[in-house]
Amino acid sequence: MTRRVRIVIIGAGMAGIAAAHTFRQAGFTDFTVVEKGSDVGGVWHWNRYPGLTCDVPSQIYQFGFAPNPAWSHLWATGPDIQRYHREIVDRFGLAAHLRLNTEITAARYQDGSWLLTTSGGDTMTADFVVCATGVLHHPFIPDIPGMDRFAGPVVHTARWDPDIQTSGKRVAVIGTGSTGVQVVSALQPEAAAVLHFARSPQWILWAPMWLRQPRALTTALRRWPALHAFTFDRLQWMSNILADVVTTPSWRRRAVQAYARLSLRAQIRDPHLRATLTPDYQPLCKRQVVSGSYYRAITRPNALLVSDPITEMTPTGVRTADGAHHEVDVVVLATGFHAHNYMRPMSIVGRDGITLDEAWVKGPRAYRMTAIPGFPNLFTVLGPNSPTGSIPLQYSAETTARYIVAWLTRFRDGEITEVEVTEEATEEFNAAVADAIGPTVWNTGCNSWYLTEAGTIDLWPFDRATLTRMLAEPDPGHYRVS
Ligand code: N01
Repeated sequence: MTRRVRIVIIGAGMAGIAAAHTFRQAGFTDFTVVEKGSDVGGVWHWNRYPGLTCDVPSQIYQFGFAPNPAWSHLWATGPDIQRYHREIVDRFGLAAHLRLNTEITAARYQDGSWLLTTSGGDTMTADFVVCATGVLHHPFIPDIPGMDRFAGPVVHTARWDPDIQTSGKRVAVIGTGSTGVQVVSALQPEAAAVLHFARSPQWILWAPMWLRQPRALTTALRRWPALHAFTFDRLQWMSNILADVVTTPSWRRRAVQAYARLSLRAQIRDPHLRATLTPDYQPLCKRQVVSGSYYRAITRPNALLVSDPITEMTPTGVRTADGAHHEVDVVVLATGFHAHNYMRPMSIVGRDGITLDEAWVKGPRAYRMTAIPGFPNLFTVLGPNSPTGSIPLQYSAETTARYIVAWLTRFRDGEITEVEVTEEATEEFNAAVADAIGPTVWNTGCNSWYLTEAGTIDLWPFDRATLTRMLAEPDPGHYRVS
């Protein structure tokens, strides 16, 4: 006799879509994907800033179960990726499971099931909760004195307002991560002036991100799915090279770092500007920025790099530590995210009344990215340690979802009613992570969103084979089941 399994997936971004499709394929159909936004896609729904482009090649940045032969560009634009997500949701019959515009605010484990509450006061009951709530979701708004007095619009890139006029205006862009670099490149041609406030410059690898996917390639991938599968597989395999570069000090890492230095040297001739744009840490230490247009944009007559720290905003502009006042009409905050919130600020209460905030008082922590001691029948997809910097996130999400299916199956077959990872297994995993982080490039002395408040590095420091092995099937010794 099999049992019904009621599942709630929180989040309809890439991780939620991967989980929903994987569960359905495995025969689990009693699931709801709850999404607070008005559309699927996660970051690709929330981020709509000008110039939004994925800096991972499109033929890798896609689901294994839905290879797309027809990307318009070798590096897809944000709108293209968002269309791809919508199309998958329709094509794989996931739309009927979606509940959009619905925010889960609380989840409590009681009497063997999860009771979830929405912001509208509705409740839902689930045997399993899968949190696919994303990583780079909550915008970080810096506390700049006087920001509320600025007379023009102030917009965070992750909550872009399409009504904001930037063409013909003087635009301040604050932040030099992947986002800031893309926004500056996109706004510079039309703006009256772009002032890039670069408190800490970043290394920028040059890549021709404007290239279209050749027609012949699209035709071949369409006509021969086996060729497409082979290409996808090879590209995935090649990501091992990147994993090796970031995790192991070697000539391969030094070669990529030399390329980053060359990208700067070859494109910025002015020694003063080059010095200002040179970071004081090793290339690859932060999430690597990739762009084929930024250095060109920042050397245009209407662009200005401002490296002095911002001290305040006034009604008409931005003042920096050297006393200069920069008059601007619009301020764009490309200032990143609270990258370690995961499913917070949802109030999650597990076994014996323990809250997620209590469990994570020293920072987010999970077993193999997916299970948390104290929280039975709850899993995360792209949870703590899941940002990889090298392994495609779709691969991690799909592999994690298949791992969760193993527990759903045992529940359905009546073998278990409750599953919870042990504290010991979680400790052991986190100790292995801490060891493996040691020789990584992320640990070479820079301040990045990878660092938690506790000073740990919240990334996956192993290669793809290790990820695949760790999530191949659950180790019963690592769980308490009843
Ligand atoms: O954010 P970030 P992001 N005054 O955290 C600065 C992904 N992504 O949105 O370094 C002045 O990297 C801060 O300065 P500092 C990708 O994983 C992917 O750019 O703290 N500056 C920093 O420069 C990426 O890594 C794509 O000194 C202030 C910046 O804000 C991640 O998103 C595209 C400041 C924040 O940089 C995050 O990137 C875009 C202040 N008061 C993003 N406060 C793809 O293509 C903060 N900063 C896939």
